[in-house]
Amino acid sequence: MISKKMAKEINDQIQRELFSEYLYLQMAAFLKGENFDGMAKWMTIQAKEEHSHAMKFFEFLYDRGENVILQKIDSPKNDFKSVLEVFKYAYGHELTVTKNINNLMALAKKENDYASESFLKWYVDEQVEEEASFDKIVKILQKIKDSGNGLIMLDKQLGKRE
Ligand code: OFO
Repeated sequence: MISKKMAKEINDQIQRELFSEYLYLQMAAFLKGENFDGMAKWMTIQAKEEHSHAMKFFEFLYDRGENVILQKIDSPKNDFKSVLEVFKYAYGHELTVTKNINNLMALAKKENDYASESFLKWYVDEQVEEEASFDKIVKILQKIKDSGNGLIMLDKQLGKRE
């Protein structure tokens, strides 16, 4: 059993993870449209990861005797002007998700909900990786600036993600 408040917050987080999936899929579409197929592949894999994040919460709620109530997912931003803007926006998005996960962890601690705390630990660690991977790409893009060769090399590199 978990509290109704925790169940509500986890349902909200499922919506946010699915929104992340939607956002990254939109970014993949933009990158594909710009002929950066490697970056589009990287972002599509990222979108799939977000789906799996949502599904882990989904299963957890049932394991704890609560129901999933799916919510509306808004349209993500789609008017990107550059590859750098895409990755900067994604990095900013991940900082927000980290705050969401930290809030969930704070609630679990406040409620002495040790099972949720243990479960959420995975997400706390995952957010460190999520922030780092976007931040790294932003920093590379800032170095590359408008170099066509640099962008092509990065595209090739990111296309290796499995
Ligand atoms: Fe689910 O970590 Fe990104 O948003």
